[in-house]
Amino acid sequence: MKPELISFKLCPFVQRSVIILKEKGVDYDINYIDLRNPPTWFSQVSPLGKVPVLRVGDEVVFESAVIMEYLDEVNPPSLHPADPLRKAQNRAWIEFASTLFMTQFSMVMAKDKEGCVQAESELRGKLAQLEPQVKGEFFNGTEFQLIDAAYAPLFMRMALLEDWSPMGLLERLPRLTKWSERLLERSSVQASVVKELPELYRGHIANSGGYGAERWG
Ligand SMILES: N[C@@H](CCC(=O)N[C@@H](CS)C(=O)NCC(=O)O)C(=O)O
Repeated sequence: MKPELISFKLCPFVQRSVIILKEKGVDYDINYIDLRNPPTWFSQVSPLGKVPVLRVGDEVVFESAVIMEYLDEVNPPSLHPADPLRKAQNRAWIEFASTLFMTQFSMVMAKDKEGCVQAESELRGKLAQLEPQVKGEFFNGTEFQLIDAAYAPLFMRMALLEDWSPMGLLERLPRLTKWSERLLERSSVQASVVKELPELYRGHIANSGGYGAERWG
């Protein structure tokens, strides 16, 4: 059955699912909605009013980490480590990635300089925590796995922000630097967003009217 992904062009959480669909070569439909003006049916399929939602026939799955797990299970071979402890740790660090997405979002959308600087410092702290966890060119070593898809959207946005206004977020973090490079050159990652993502992201920040608009907009 061909799954349908309910998406929003700017959403890093949706991007995780797209990367896995592409890594696994799954045929899928993608349905972009406008989150500021969602279609009436959206509240019926999305219990939290959020994307991503994956429709599979008459059923729906929500929450990006859960969608990734589902797609991984039904499209073997698995992109999770086989060892249960390592797998559990990967899941925990995927959750950590979600908090990084939120911190990055708070930083760019901050109303004032103080809020922006505070979020930036939180982001730097979390990146420093992440650095020693990375085992090789990918999170677990030499192979691209589920957790790599979970982090790629963060690094993609970070690279855009660095282009527009350098911050040196990955300075003195050699493992994250290498990992980010590997992720951003991967075809599934490059193909996981619409071509106009940079303009959309920059426009979104510029329209926030906050301090981020001055800094990156
Ligand atoms: N925990 C959720 C977070 C998803 C999320 O926050 N999606 C945002 C867009 S990037 C959303 O739909 N926001 C709409 C809202 O909160 O009303 C997941 O991992 O899927």
